Amino acid sequence: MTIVETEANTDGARRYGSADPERDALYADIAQHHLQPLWEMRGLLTPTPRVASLPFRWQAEHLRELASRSGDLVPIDRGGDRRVLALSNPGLGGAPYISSTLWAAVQFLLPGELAPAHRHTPAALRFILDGGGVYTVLDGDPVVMNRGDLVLTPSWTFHEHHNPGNSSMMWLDVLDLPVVAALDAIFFEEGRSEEVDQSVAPRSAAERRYGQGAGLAPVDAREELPAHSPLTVYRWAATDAALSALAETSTTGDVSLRFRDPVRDRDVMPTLRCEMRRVRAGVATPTDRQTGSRVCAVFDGRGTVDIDGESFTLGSGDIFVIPSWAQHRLHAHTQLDIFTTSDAPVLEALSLYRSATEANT
Ligand code: GTQ
Ligand code: FE2
Repeated sequence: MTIVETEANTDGARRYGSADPERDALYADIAQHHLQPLWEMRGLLTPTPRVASLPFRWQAEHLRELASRSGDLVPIDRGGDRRVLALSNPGLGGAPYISSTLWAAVQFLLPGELAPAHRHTPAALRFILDGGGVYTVLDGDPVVMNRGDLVLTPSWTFHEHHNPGNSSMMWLDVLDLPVVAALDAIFFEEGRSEEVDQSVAPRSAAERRYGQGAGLAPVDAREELPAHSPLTVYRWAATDAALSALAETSTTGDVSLRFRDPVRDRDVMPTLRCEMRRVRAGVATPTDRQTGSRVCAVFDGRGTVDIDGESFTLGSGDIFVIPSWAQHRLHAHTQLDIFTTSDAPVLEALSLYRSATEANT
């Protein structure tokens, strides 16, 4: 496609050019009226997705060091609100997004610090790779976060993070922010932070109500259900026990669990799917691909991941991104536990989800 620089370009109109003077004049007038000729466009309807995001892996060591230095140098206050380093995909031209649809970041909170209350339409989740003791207040319900826990911050719920302990804490945040931004549906407002309560219960109200265990739900649940899972935290002890039990039954040594709404047949939030995978030492998984992007965090273990022909070593605390339709495969050197979140519920809701698996020889 040839684009000719003309005055039309200065007000944002794209001007197509032609070697034929009459056509070229037509294209100039077309641009003047903020129109564009489809017949000159290339790369609009591609046979398979044309994906800007690149496969990439961020190493734990660098994330920890840079987050901790930010802790030394950058205070948290209104305006800043969060000490957060966004993982920026090198294929997205400097956008603070890990993929075209997902925001991922590490957040760092020093002892005694408070990240003040607010809410926003993008939905968020936290996965705790290390440490613990920080609690998040979700619409008034304090939720303590510890290693391996998954904590939801659904769309439009107030949240604030407190660190009442003696050690700093870092965790992974993932938000559907680019999706909500693309839909021009971002709203944000500040809230009133609650007083620091040193006696936060080990179990949130949500857990006491909806986290009783597999197959058990309160009978009056239907009256009050929100658009997201009413269980807003999934504890590592339960996840680990379920993975171990599932692995005992597996012939492949590659098992995955999906985090689910405990009372309805759905993902934890309307836009985000969460899964935990355990691959036995020595196992290489089949090669998979699917539409939609994935953020993966190595909870424990060592191995490698191949994504569209590129190989990355993996260690505990590393975070990597699998762009839409990229082929990916894991090799576990030790037992490998990997947390994954994706935009799959969005693609499924729109009938755009596709997947393919190739067994390896
Ligand atoms: O913890 O509230 O990584 O609002 C990005 C935006 C975290 C949060 C992020 C946020 C938060
Ligand atoms: Fe937030």
